[in-house]
Amino acid sequence: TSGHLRHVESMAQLPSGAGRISHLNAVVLGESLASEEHDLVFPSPEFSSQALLSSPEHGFWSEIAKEFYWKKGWGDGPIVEQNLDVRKGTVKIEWFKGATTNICYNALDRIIGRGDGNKIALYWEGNEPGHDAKLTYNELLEKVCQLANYLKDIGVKKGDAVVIYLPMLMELPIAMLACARIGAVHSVVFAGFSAESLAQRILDCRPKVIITCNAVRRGPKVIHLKDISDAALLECVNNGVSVGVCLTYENQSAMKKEATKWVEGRDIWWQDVTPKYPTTCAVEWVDAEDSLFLLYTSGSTGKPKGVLHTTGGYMVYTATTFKYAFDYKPSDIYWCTADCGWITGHSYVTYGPFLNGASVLVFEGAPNYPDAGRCWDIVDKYKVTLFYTAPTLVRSLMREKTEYVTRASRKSLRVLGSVGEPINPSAWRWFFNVVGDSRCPISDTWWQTETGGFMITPLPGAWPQKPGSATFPFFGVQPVIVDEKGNEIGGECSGYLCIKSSWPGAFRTLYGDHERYETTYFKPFPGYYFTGDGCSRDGDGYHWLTGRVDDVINVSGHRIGTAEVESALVSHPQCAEAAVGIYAFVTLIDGVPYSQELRQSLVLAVRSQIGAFAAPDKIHWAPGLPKTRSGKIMRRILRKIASRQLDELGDISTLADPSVVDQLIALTDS
Ligand code: 6R9
Repeated sequence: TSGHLRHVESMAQLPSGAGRISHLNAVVLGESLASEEHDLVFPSPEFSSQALLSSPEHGFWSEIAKEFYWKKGWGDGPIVEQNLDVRKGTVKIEWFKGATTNICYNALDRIIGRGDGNKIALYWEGNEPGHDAKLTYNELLEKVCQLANYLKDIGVKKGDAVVIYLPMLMELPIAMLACARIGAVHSVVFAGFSAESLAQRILDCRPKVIITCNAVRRGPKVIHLKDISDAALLECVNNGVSVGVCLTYENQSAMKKEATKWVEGRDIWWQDVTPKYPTTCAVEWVDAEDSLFLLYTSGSTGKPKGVLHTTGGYMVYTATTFKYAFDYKPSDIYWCTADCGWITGHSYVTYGPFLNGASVLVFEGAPNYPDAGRCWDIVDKYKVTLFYTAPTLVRSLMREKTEYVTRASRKSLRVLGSVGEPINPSAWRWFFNVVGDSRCPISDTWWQTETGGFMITPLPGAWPQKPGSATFPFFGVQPVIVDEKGNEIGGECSGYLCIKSSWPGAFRTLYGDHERYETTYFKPFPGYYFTGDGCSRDGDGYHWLTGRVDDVINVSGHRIGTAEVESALVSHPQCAEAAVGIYAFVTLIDGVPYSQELRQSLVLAVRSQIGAFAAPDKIHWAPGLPKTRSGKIMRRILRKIASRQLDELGDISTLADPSVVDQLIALTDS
């Protein structure tokens, strides 16, 4: 329960302005971790229920939830029902169950109702400089309603899935909000995914409609999304699943209507239908626990997991985390570089910011087009105040000349944010000193698709930062670090990061596979949610995330399962086995010779089955792979060989055939 003490401490700072939490508190927080667990004395429920500030279970989140519109309230009962302990039965998490609301209503109608209808909701910056657009909250609501009415008209109902395969056009958040308005469950598929990945997701959630566009420009390239959708839909038909409608947005700057391949009876132009529908649309009131969206994410086995988020808790959580972690003010201009195809684009391009009535910038293009200064030019053009991005982007722009940054003034910037991977201290310092002119705090937000919102994050005005540390848990979040046996460890330590109690934004299940949900997340350390990440905590109580401890890897900030890349490689007719880092060790069918062409066609297999971002940078020919006697590949050894740390190979005597190690070393630069 040390986590409980910690969040009570941090919550106590919330309403009085976080600015006063001092270094002292950070030290106190650190010490509390080491305190005797059994010395904690909790307030009685009677006291908590009447207190100004109480624990998340009692009232804390219900106070915050009152800022939103609920058609029907949650009554006097507990606001959360949870069991995270597999030993006690089925894992279950429910927040505000029985209450009804609508997240689109809260994100648009409620904001308009309070007088912000003419405020800009969306700024859109196209791939080409000078190509832009914007929408006020009023206009955004009208567009959302027109699409919602069309979807209803073709028979999309509450609970139906809708797959969205769109790039960063304004139509992407519009489509998400339109689904939410009518209670349909959206599943956005990142527009960098291949036809096969798209088909796999369609086959799993069986949507009535897929929403796409004909093509998009990213940097100098044109990507033909409609062709990819066609291929995916064909693959689905071959597997017995047909999607009735392919609603296609004509993205004129990338491709003309006339050039687009068309399937009569199935394909519909977005621009042909939506203008005909009314600009108002009645809201579908849904239970707080009704599904909002599915988002597929990579796991450590081949099949992606359909992470399911519900409505009420997710709404309250994304809005609140956005507000505090970015110190959001109504005058802010917010830009998150993430694509809506990832969770960051769900929680912190679309829902969190709109629920706060923020002005959000959406960028269609690539950060290095037409040159490496594009991001900073955009910051100046829109006077961006909050800039949220990923370490991979920071690192890639850091390699370029400083003049690309300094030619822009960047004086509007107030808070910077980072997500997706640990940000190494040198990248942190460059981001802080060069981009932010040593003036803007960095919110290094640790969280996951599964968590829905920030879990460990700085409150930028509150406590001192340490470059590379995500600092402390958000209000009500109870992270614990456990050892291999699942024992909580206190004080300065490192181990596996788990969460002890639920939070409103938590995912509720894996779509169609509650058993896999329990096995993956709740069985490894019974009693806890297991994050899959390693973490250490320093003497001041700061958290340092050390990366995945399972077989999920991070490529350019995108989360991808090693198994997905492996199965793409192995599907190649001449490949017998593969293990991926994304430095790939590849074993060929006996007798097949190594060649440059084969190397290229293997890379192509990954590009076409998953997407270009997952293509291995290096293929290392492997006559054999280091395996245990039970056949498990020892990736630890592969990592050492890949990074040339040959004197740190460790114990290789448990290998079924230790001689493969020497063979692999000999082929290092083949
Ligand atoms: C939001 C998102 C989740 C995994 C997570 C961890 C890594 C994310 C991080 C971070 C260190 C941060 N991660 N943010 N590691 N510091 N600030 O990225 O979700 O795509 O599901 O990835 O990303 O390893 O477990 P998702």
